[in-house]
Amino acid sequence: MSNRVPSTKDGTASAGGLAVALEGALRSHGGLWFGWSGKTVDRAPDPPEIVQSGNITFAVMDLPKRDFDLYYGGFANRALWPICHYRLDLMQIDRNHTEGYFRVNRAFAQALAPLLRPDDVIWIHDYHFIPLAAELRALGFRNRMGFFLHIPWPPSDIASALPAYCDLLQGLASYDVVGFHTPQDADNFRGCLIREKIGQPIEGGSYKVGDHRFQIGVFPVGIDHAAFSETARAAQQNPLVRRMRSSMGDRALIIGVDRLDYSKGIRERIEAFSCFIRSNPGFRNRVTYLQVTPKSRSEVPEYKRMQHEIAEHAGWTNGNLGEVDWTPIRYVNRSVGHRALAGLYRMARVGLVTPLRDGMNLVAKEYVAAQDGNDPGVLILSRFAGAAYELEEAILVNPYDTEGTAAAIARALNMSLQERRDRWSAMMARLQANGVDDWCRNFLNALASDLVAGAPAAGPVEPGRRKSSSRARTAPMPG
Ligand code: GDG
Repeated sequence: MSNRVPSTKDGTASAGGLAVALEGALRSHGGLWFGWSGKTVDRAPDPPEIVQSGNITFAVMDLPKRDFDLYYGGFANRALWPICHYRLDLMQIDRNHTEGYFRVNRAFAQALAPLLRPDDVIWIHDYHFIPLAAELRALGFRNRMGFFLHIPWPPSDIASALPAYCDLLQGLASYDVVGFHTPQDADNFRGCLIREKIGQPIEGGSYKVGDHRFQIGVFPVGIDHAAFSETARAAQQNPLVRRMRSSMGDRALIIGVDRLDYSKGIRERIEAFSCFIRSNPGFRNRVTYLQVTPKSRSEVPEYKRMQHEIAEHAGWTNGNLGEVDWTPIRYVNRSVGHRALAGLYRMARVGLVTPLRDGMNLVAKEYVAAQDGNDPGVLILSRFAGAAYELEEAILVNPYDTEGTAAAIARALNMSLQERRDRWSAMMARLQANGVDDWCRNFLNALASDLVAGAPAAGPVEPGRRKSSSRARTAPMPG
């Protein structure tokens, strides 16, 4: 279950590592993918639309416009997202938003209930659906339920600023497995449970709340590195990549790729690039910084404001630093195609990935996978991205430290071929050791594990009533 479900029309997952990985896991075992249709309506929504594609059943439901605004634009994106990214200053507390979030989760649980079978293993994704297991349990379902949080989980002093904090913790404690990207996020979550005296730690790192046992795990998400490497290699012939190369002359390319979001540190990055040019005048007219930033969540006012601010900042920096024959920053406020993106990563001497806070950051991994191992570029990575736990051989920076990040850019551009190769090989080995399939398998193995059997394997009190017989039974993934 995820908020957005890939297009059900042709039955294929949209591009994007996660959708492809989840689709792969579902295709090999059969299953149901449930979530929001992406559509809002002005009336009570119809029952979920169900589309069968091979052994995957896609089921999506519309949401009333007002509910969507409260649940998604309100609580999820104006309270949970900022607080999980340590931005108390941007958090908006509104009882209607909170109430809408819990109500929509109840509606999702009610719509999912008739589709569930007693032996279904349920994997729920992301911050939109924290209370979903509790809602399903309240309907009598005892299935194995796992939750994976794709964004960070903050320390208790920050998380507890949210009035619904304890309800969220109780909601998470209703799962059998709660997964995070990094040990730090898992530790923060444990700290919250301890502080609020929710449950007791038991053997094997599990927790017990009443009769229910659950496990907290660390499952860093990976990418399909082999496919990405191949796409990047082949993309050298892509027309956009070729046009970009010829427009660059012999300048070095620095690339940044982020959804437009305050957590990504784009403004701070532009500042660091500007500082780099001012303190390294020898690089004037010898580098181009390409920032690809598709718009996101434009319906949320902070995002709309930021769209203007960053565009203005990039323009202002170009005005100050540029020359008639040199535009230092190329700022693109829209999405580029998957292949072209892979080719641009490969062309870039430096991947500048400097979020102020990020659950993982797949761009960092994609940049590494896209490189030519004989002549790889250098990854500059924020210490506050989850990816920094695995990609230690990147140049790790503090994105708040403008001069430090500027110095890292200079160091990357001056790095010897041998050092670039050594760093890249170590990072690539890590990507290979933990691909996206490993992530899926590890999580589902933990969810299937008897060690964490928190609930009897009995069916729901209210039995599953799905009629369709075409969907294969969802079995635990083999080890
Ligand atoms: C959340 C968490 C966590 C971006 N621009 C274009 C484009 N992209 C693709 C990238 C990458 C994806 O979007 C972005 O993934 P990230 O992981 O970097 O960031 P979030 O969207 O914030 O994702 C994050 C992730 O969930 C997974 O758990 O890592 O921490 O915040 O795949 O390539 N793709 C194309 N054109 C673009 O212009 N084709």
